[in-house]
Amino acid sequence: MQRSLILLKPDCVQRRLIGEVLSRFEAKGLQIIGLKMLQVTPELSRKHYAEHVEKPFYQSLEDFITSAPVVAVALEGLEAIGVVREMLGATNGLKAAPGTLRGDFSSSRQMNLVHASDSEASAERELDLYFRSEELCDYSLCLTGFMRTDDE
Ligand code: FUP
Repeated sequence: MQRSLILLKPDCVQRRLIGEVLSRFEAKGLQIIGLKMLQVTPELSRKHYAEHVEKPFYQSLEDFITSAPVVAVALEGLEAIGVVREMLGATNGLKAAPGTLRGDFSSSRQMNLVHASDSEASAERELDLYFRSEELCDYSLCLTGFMRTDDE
């Protein structure tokens, strides 16, 4: 079982695609264990995108991610980190395969709707940035028995 931090970015919120994106994760069988809307500050942006802070595109990325609220989602599921990244598609919406979230809804490299953790180490770090441990809910879904077998 893995956990991943997902951000529905300002373009997703402004384009009123929150429900569409969340429903894809739910339909896939991923479990929402944390959910909140917040405004990313420049300070949080620098922590979130620490690996990009020195890059030429960083200021534009910060301006974008702080331009409107985002929705932070903590997802749990089998191989959740890889599964969600596959559901997002390539970073650039123009290159993302049809059927993926970015492939279906984005035509931009920056306004690509959704962020998702890319490894267990980033998931741990990013979940810590957006959620306190008591904000993550540990509960069972009654449908789980119809989504996968016990030994999967
Ligand atoms: P991803 O892991 O798919 O979110 O992509 P990256 O970590 O490579 O990039 C982080 C964010 O920077 C992406 F959402 C896109 C954005 N970006 C730009 O805005 N301009 C660039 O030139 C490259 C990336």
